[in-house]
Amino acid sequence: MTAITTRKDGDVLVVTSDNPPVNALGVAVRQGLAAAIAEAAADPAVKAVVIIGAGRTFFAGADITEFGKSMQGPGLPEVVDLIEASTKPVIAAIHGTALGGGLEVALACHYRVAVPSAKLGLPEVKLGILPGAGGTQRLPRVVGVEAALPMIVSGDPIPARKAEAIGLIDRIVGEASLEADAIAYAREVAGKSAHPVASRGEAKAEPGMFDHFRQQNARRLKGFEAPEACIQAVEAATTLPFDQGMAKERELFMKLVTGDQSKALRHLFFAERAASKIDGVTADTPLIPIAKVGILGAGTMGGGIAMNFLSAGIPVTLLEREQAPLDRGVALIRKNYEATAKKGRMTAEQVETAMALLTPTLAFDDLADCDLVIEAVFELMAIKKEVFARLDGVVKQGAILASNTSYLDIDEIAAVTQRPDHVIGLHFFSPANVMRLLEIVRGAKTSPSVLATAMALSKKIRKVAVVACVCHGFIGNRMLAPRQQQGNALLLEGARVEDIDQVLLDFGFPMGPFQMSDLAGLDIGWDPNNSHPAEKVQDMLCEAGLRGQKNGHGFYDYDEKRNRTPSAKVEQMIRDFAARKGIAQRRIDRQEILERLLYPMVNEGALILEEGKAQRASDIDIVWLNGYGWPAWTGGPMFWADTIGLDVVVAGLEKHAPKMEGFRLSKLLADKAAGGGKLTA
Ligand code: T1G
Repeated sequence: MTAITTRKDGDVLVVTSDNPPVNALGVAVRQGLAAAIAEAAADPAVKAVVIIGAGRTFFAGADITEFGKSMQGPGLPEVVDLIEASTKPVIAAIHGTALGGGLEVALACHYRVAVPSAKLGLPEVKLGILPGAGGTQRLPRVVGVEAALPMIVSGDPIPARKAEAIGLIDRIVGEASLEADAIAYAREVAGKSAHPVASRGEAKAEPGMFDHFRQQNARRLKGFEAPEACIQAVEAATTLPFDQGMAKERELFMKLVTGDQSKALRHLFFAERAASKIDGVTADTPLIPIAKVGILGAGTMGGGIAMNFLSAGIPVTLLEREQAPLDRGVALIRKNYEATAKKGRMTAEQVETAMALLTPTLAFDDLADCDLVIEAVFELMAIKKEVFARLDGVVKQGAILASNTSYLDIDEIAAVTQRPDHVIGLHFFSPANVMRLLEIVRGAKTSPSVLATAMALSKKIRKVAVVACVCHGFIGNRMLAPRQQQGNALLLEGARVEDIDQVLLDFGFPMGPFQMSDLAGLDIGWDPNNSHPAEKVQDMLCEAGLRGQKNGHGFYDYDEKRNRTPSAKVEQMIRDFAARKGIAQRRIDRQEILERLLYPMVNEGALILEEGKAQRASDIDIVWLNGYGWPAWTGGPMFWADTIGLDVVVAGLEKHAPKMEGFRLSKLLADKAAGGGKLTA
């Protein structure tokens, strides 16, 4: 298949790229574009050129799969320069997404037209790099620094209408007549005596603009290297001639593309897409239509889960046992939507549309015609079984019954129904209307259709889904356990709460283990009826009446604005608790804290893999990125372990094993480390 074809439409040469699925600018496309520009130059009958994408989109950027390999010429910067140097006007005809190198090709064109639904952006920063084919130098010259800087540093695309408003698009054309309208536009401009050339423009910045932008965005950009490089490249566009600015862009690009952060972010780009591929499910696996969803439980989780479907336009029947909690649940859903509307992310009309799709009820039978029912009731197996047995008798045949359980055995739940092949776990993370991660837990008998439907539905409700098999805590919470266990052990050995948390904050987590415990509530899973003295620090604090943020005192003390301060009282309680257990106190350095918190997580992830409870190591990275805030610039726990070296991880685990009660080294991890292998390769 020829990636680039040309045809003449009168005096216009139409250059079409057909490189599915997203017209990535791979070597065949680059070579074809260069040849097409030469063809136009050599043909006196050609007065203008239109470049257009076949299929779903204009060029969606360089071919990311080529990164890290020897790149066959011509490089994209060279092709872009050939386009811009054309003496005959070149018109970019844009639909779908013009992203990265795709937008850079369009910027080198003399004119740009787009359909209303098109989007344009420079997302390179999300891959840990920056636009490397002139985007940081041309975009500010075309649309101005004020519009260009946020586009390049955020990487977020803009719609065609906004692109037109800032001068990035010359004309919005018919949604269904892009090629014809682009050709007509080409004829319109072909007669002009001169044509706009982006690189000859000038980019001006107000004094102090870049430092102000840095301050405004410091928190969001913390830890990532690429955003700062983007700012420097745009700054160069305002202080250097074009060619020198291009040299600066190239220097910054090469440094980033060979760095660990870009390798990690590119790993995550493909990891998120790989996660949707399920063993035993193919593109032909039939999907079950989900026209109506039932949710049991209108608590925090049930209400949050309901919002995902309501926001996607899917009607929800929300069941509670009593009117008061049902009313509270509905009120909380409305309150959350209204808060979103207040931030300008929803209109009042959209709030009403979503609320109109919600049917609160106390009648179990109202779930009968739902295509999917999700229970979010108390996390106790006996209750789950009772609920599923009842659902099985009420809900229509062919409907999917799902549990939102965080830990419990889906197979055991499925066994109380007559439809184990239609039972699945849909583990949402709290707050369910915010967190992107969804763990899809496949039971031994869950059918491929049910799995495929759950995965397709996850995309519809804008979740990042990962398939896990049944084990205690599935993927995320199972790996969280050793981290929390080691955090407690380190406390008892002499490390302070705030020092342990700080190690993870410095690593890039949004909060440390004890800040997280205070947020969740120290009494989760704590049974006040247990009379024996507390075994865990957290239970000891619960016994003393401390509940975390919810009552102002936990591992930390909280003021009315929830600002946290270390608690001397808790520090003493921990020292006394350790003394009663006869644990010698010692100073523990930050490296040991980091290793004992994170290496056992890598080990648990390797155990999950060797037990077949996750399909691939990159799935585990996606879980920890989207469920717990693992810093993206390290690629996730498994990619991070590969980066620092599995031999280093195993050596650390072996060193700390005597202090890690019940620790078992993963054979997969040990073998990979011994053989110089990687978990994510
Ligand atoms: N290169 C290679 N493969 C790509 C690709 C790309 N740029 N973009 C997508 N794919 C694959 C993807 O892996 C998946 O494969 C399939 O296409 C469908 O993608 C010099 C250096 C365009 C908005 O960062 O944002 O240009 O899983 O599932 O949800 O300055 O893909 O089917 O085997 O995401 O409809 C800059 C990345 C590159 C855009 C479509 N460009 N892509 O979303 O489909 S760097 C990007 C996207 C660059 C220059 C620099 C999205 C999309 P598979 P998909 P989608």
